[in-house]
Amino acid sequence: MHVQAPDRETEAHDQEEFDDSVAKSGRLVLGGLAGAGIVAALLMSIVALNQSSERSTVTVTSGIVTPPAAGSSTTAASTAPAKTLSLKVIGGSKLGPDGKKHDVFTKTEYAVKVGQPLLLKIDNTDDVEHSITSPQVGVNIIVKPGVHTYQLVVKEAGRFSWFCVIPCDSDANGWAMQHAGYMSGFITAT
Ligand SMILES: [Cu+2]
Repeated sequence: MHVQAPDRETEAHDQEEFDDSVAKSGRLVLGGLAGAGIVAALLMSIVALNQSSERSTVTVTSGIVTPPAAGSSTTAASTAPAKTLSLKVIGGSKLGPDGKKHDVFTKTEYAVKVGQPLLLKIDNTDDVEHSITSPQVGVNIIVKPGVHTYQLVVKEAGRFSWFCVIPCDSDANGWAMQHAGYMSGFITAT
């Protein structure tokens, strides 16, 4: 009895250790799977984002605002006509805190009603494209040189930052692209 007791304890201890390691490796596998799930979810959201920006690019890059589709004409008729905001894109024009002149959108704060289009009549006086891009809300308006009208629609309430994704402000290493009031700003949807 006295001899066997410690043996059983050892066995029990070994069994505990075994259970522990199984549990640990189980967790490890589960952790790995969760990691893979996160990666898959990320990939899917990137794909979704790409698809949504492609969709909005198709709608807005024509520069022509098309009337709503037949199915939605009843609702469109009952809402107020879309507001138009006029602004310009001017290269190397606004003095920054660094003493350099930067590329700008002359208005960078856009107030919209959720789901209602705001028309942006933009005179891009620069000879290259710029953009109003807010991945969070699927907005990607490519602003071509010249005067064109684009449609900004945001489907959820909030304050969202946007920025120009087309490399610009090259005299200042793209500084304007990350600074609100230059090639970046905010969309406020209420
Ligand atoms: Cu730009």
